[in-house]
Amino acid sequence: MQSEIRKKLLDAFTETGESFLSGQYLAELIGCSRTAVWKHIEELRKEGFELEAVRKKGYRIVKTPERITADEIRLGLVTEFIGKNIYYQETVDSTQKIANQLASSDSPEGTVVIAEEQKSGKGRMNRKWHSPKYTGIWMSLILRPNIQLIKAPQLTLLTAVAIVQAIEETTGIVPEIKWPNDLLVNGKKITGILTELQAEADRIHSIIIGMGINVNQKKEDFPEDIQKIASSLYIEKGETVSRANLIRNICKHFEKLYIIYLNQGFLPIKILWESYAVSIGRTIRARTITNVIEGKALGITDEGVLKLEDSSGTIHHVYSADIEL
Ligand code: BTX
Repeated sequence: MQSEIRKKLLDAFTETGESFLSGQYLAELIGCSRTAVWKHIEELRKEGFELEAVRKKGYRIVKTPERITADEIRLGLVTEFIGKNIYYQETVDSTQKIANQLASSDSPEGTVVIAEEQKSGKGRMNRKWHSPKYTGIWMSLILRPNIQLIKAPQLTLLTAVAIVQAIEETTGIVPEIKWPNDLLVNGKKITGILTELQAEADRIHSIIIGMGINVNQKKEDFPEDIQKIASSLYIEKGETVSRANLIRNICKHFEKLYIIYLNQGFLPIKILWESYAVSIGRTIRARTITNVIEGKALGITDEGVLKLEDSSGTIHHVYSADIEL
């Protein structure tokens, strides 16, 4: 179906809510015959929409598909460049892999890659990210900022703030941020962020930000070992959350913060980040590749590096670690 027709139909159904729209009305709206309307309705059904058809009343949507379509995301997207270019696939190894390829072939800044399922979703340090079908948001975003290499981790922190704000707007839940890249609700992980770079010398060619957000998983959808540490928005809220809506809100909040960041630097983002951070002021354990440091988390530097003060008063700068609270 042409995307304008689909948009017109979906907009009309959205506006009327639970009321029926007659075939005649829809035919006039999209400028075609009633038989053609029926064909478009059948196409929507094939895409997973459940439509009720009642004689003399017309049609209404009873259930939207579990899938997210690129069109559904575009509908109501209010950004200038983030999410304007959407690559959507049902099943992929990893959206990071595809985004890396797209970034190498000059895809514009703001391009997003979204999949319903990842067979080899990646976490940090070659860990796996569990990404079952139709439940979460598995998305990678391509950025091309003109910043120094050393500043790239700031974008992980900016992303965390954008996702917190988007989740708050969409569900009312305000997750906490655990440095550097986890979002927690009631102490359980609902989001992970993976930032990868394409760079040469000190010039960044592109930054690929991977976001894994547990949206509609039920407890039993997680493997046993992850069940203990993970949660989803559905589990926390007790109702299904629209992934398309959440994606749109992420794009919106990300773009707003990213423009602030490019114009004013990291400070405004840092202040926001610290307001959502769970670990600041607490004694935590940072497990780096080489050692374990225990101390009080003082905050982050202007580069986004974690500052930890150990019991002897020495301040450590932690660039990459797993944090135990
Ligand atoms: P991380 O290394 O901080 O977290 C990975 C760890 O989190 C795993 O070892 C496991 O213990 C736990 N885990 C795995 N899956 C889940 C899950 N669904 N929910 C909660 N905990 C889990 C975090 O890495 C970065 C994850 C980024 C994922 C996105 S999805 C889109 C993009 N594509 C891709 O391949 N990765 C990114």
